[in-house]
Amino acid sequence: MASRIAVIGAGPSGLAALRAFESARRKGAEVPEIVCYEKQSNWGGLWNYTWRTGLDEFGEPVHGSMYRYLWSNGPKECLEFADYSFEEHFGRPIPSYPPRAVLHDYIAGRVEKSDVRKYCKFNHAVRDVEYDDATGKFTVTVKDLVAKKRFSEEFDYVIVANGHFSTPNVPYFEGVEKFLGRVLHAHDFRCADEFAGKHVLMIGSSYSAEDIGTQCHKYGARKITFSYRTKPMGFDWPEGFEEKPLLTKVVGRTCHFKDGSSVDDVDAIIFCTGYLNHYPFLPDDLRLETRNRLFPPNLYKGIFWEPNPKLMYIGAQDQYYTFNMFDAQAWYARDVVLGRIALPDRAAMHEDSESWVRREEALEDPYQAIDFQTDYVRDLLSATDYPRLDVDRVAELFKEWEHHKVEGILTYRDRSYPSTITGNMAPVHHTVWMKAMDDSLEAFLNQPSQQAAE
Ligand code: FAD
Ligand code: NA7
Repeated sequence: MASRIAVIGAGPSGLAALRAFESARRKGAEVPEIVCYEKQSNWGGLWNYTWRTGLDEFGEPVHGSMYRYLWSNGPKECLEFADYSFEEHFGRPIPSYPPRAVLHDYIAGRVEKSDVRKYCKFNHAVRDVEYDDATGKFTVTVKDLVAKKRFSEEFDYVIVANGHFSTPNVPYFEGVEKFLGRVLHAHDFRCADEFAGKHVLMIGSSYSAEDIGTQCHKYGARKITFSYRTKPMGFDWPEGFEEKPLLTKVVGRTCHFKDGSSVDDVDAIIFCTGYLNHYPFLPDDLRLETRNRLFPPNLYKGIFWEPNPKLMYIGAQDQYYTFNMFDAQAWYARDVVLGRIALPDRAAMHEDSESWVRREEALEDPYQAIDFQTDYVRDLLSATDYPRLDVDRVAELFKEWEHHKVEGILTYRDRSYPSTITGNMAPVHHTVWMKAMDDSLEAFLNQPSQQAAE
């Protein structure tokens, strides 16, 4: 009997796996039978927007953490698939910072083209994965949410691709339970309009704080206060923003900070405190335990669970690179499954992954972190037939993006970059980001001028 692979999740990581195997199959390889379980009713993962928060219509935890008016927070040229350019999908070059709906359309376009929907079982939530040493097989237990049926199937391999920006990390701050305003985590943030005219406190100093804070400002918030634990974001914030050290306590609507200062009249507190890598369907001996980091420990090549490498993780690390890194991982995982790449023994795998972990721990700034992930992606790409991706050029674009953010946190999305796949420059968007209030695909693509940026 042919071997079988379960893929958990049809977000960009799970879809990368489907695409990788399909690509080999079309080139004549014999590939295992694949079943992709996806708990949502469509693919695209986080890019599949939902207005819901809390529990969904089936009583399942809502996966979505994306919000209305979300525009890519990095240049699309850094995430472009090497086998499916934006130009191929949209028929022409488009600006560098698309809103969510445009990126969802792009992700879906590639997998529609390669006809992998037939491998997906939507509205199917994976509940449990067990491995039997005697048979060498995994038993995957799944709930069909529509039929309300639970069933189990056996697989030879499992690819875990359930994402890790969905289960909120929510610390406690003294007095927050008596705060006289709204308290939420970024996971439940949906619409910035709600905060027009308000003073909003964002706890955290990473992407969510930066993006939700600037977005609330764009849609009319009166004041944004950021509270950092380790270090401020340090952008040259325009009027209406300020950065404070860590929140120590909340009294009424006054928030006190570690340096003894305080702010009054806070209307809402948004916990932009990140997410937990959460794998509730995995037993202790198969479960990755990690914080959000560039190289989680015990994962050979950032993919293979060293105690049992037939269990693979895609997209489990913190991400500069996203879609094309998931592809690089999926192609590598595929080639191990197909027997094209041999894994070393467990000790050698661990030695290798530990060297990456140690290197990550010594990183000093985002530029070094970009180089680190570039080296990681390059290492994976060098072993497979994934189409050529110029990661050195991608790394340069990431570094330009970092500079552009420093030059203007409210204007960096007005920049354009060349595609590393087609070489063509992206056109400038018809409206600067601060004034582009409509985030629909139609509004974005309705580009009066198709002139390439100079
Ligand atoms: P996800 O997209 O999270 O997909 C995981 C899938 O697994 C989901 O469809 C989920 O329903 C499914 N699933 C989960 N549990 C189960 C289960 N038990 N059974 C079955 N299915 C399950 N990246 C960028 O490149 N650019 C950006 O601008 C950007 N912005 C972001 C903004 C926000 C607010 C967040 C949270 C992330 C952002 N990202 C961005 C990063 C994002 O992580 C990646 O782009 C990408 O979505 C990760 O893909 P994934 O498939 O690993 O995970
Ligand atoms: P990140 O990038 O994991 O950042 C989490 C932030 O939360 C970071 O600034 C942390 O501070 C902060 N944090 C975590 N725990 C605490 C506590 N206990 N107190 C105060 N602050 C805390 O998550 P994001 O949500 O910003 O980004 C995740 C993805 O979503 C990303 O891919 C984006 O594209 C969108 P630290 O710096 O560690 O002190």
